[in-house]
Amino acid sequence: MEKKPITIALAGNANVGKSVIFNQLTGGSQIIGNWPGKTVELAEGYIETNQFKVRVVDLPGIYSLSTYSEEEIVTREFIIKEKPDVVIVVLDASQLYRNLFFLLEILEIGANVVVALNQYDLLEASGFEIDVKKLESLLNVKVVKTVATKNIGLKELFETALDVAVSKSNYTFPKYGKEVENSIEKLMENLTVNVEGVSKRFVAIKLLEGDKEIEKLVQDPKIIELRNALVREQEDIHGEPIQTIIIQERYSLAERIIEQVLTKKRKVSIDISSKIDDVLLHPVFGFVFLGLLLLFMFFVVFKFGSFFVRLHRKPF
Ligand SMILES: Nc1nc2c(ncn2[C@@H]2O[C@H](COP(=O)(O)OP(=O)(O)OP(=O)(O)O)[C@@H](O)[C@H]2O)c(=O)[nH]1
Ligand SMILES: [Mg+2]
Repeated sequence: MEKKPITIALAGNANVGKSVIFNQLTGGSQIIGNWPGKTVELAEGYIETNQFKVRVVDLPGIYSLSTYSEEEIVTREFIIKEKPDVVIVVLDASQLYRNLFFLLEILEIGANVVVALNQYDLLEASGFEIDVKKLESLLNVKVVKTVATKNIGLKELFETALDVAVSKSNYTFPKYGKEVENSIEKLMENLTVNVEGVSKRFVAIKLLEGDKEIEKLVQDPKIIELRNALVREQEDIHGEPIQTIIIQERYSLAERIIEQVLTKKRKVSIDISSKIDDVLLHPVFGFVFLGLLLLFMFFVVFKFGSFFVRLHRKPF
């Protein structure tokens, strides 16, 4: 039986562990190629399972999906044109704020995403933990904790990616602030063209951000006019350029998510000492303990004191 071909792309910020995951999954055998017209290198490897022939592509590390650098263009074009069945977005769990910002952008595209919460060992070492179930429900995607360098969680990550690849569903994006959401919605309602490979939401947001590539693809003067009006309205309300407003929206959404999923682990020793503090520093019991302590000291001083006095008086 022919095996079904599946493409998995690894995307994320620089230094999050994409290449370690790639090497662990593919066993290190890779083909290095260039994206047409660009000097950026892409590593590609294959894994065969009983059912699938899986192509894994290691995309360059980037911080946003704009088109300012070759790396950003390659990642964006790869996701839009090659339409990988799944994009594994690799996050550095110990740098959640910056990493979530990028994840939100990838999610906007409408790509089929699985999140690898990598470098989880570093997060734990700093005394924190992440509520994975909560994160999954806030983002509407599957999340797997991984420690790539120790091959922890990678089997589950790969299996989850295959599951998601064959059961694609419509994605619901978490919401930004009300005013920006209204502008996005208005643009989405009035969009007449479908831009191949991306969600309407992504087109609307990129139009608001003034993305020239998307503008070229939309080519509808009415939409551009509506966009200009909406941008003016937003800039009047916020007093900032629209690009800044949208970046702030992404960061504040990332912040709201982090508040709900990231917690400091309570250490037992801290727990016990803080309980003792609670009693000793209590406004009433605190004084009772102080009294008992003074009584005890009084007792010790007089009992031992008289013992030494007697000892001193003893004739030799
Ligand atoms: N502690 C720890 N270190 C890790 C983990 N995963 C990767 N690293 C380390 O993180 C560093 C970066 O890993 P890479 O795989 O090269 O990162 P990358 O995402 O491919 O980076 P770019 O190619 O620059 O985008 C390396 O030093 C890895 O050994 C992990 O789970 N835990
Ligand atoms: Mg790499």
